[in-house]
Amino acid sequence: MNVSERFREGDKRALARALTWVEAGLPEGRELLKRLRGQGTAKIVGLTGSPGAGKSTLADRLIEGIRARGETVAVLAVDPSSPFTGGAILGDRIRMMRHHKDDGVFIRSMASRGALGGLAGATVAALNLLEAFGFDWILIETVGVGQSEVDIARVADTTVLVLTPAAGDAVQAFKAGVMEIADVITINKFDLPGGERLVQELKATLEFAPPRPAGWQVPVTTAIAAKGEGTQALLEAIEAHHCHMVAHGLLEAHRLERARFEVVSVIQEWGRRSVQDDALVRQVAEGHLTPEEAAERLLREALQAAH
Ligand SMILES: Nc1nc2c(ncn2[C@@H]2O[C@H](COP(=O)(O)OP(=O)(O)OP(=O)(O)O)[C@@H](O)[C@H]2O)c(=O)[nH]1
Ligand SMILES: [Mg+2]
Repeated sequence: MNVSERFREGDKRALARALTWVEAGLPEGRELLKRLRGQGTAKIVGLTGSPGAGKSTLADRLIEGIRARGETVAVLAVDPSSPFTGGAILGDRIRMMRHHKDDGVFIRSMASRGALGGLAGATVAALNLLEAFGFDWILIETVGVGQSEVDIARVADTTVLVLTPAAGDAVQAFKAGVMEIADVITINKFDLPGGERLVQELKATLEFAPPRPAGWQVPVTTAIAAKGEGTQALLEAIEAHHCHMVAHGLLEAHRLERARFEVVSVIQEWGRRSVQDDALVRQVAEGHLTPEEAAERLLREALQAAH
């Protein structure tokens, strides 16, 4: 049996192989995705927040909670290869390793920027594969420190912003623009001082935040992930958001948004790669070509190369 057939039969090794394909931007990955797209009904949850906020620890606890209900879950840890997260992949792996033998759990780190569409494109492709594989839940862990990470967080149906009482955490989230895309906020490390104050501050801030789709009120939950406290409340908040999306027909719009994101990622990556052509850029600098003419020429070349 080939990988595609084994994938359909639910072989996790075939899934792992397919993920390697999309990560490396190989045509085999694109071929497989083409046939599997649009299948699956996973609840896609993004966990984002500053480095060390406890996203992996929370993911580990969510796996527990989801499995306790007999549902299946995949975790995609996106490592933007930033200096903050050095060694984090190993940490993720060690902590979550206890779930590895569980057939209803799949854990994977994405670190490649090499794929078509860059890291963001590769992440969405991986997401599509995990969805087609038939998981009930997909958790994506991203560090919400840069634009590309915020972009990745956007592709989730429900984005959970993980904050801690640590000074500056919330300010940082505001700056990164991640506060506006948070559907649920959880304050982890509630065992540390300052938690209650942060809850009050956030609630006050949220009152003045722009209205969310169909009147969604962003809940603020608290957790001590290290001890497994607050997981249930977080799961319930995520499900409440999911129900809200279903009830108001927002899920479909979200799928569309994800596809739009994918298309834009590919175009951006084509652009990014081809603009490395210095000779052409020089012609623009010297006024022999307009930026539009150069862009048109580059995209045309990229299109030819893609076929
Ligand atoms: N005090 C306290 N520490 C916690 C809690 N949850 C997690 N930690 C610790 O915080 C550290 C970082 O946790 P991670 O789960 O790796 O955080 P992360 O957000 O995934 O980190 P990166 O992936 O590196 O961005 C670890 O040492 C955890 O044990 C908590 O509720 N309270
Ligand atoms: Mg982590």
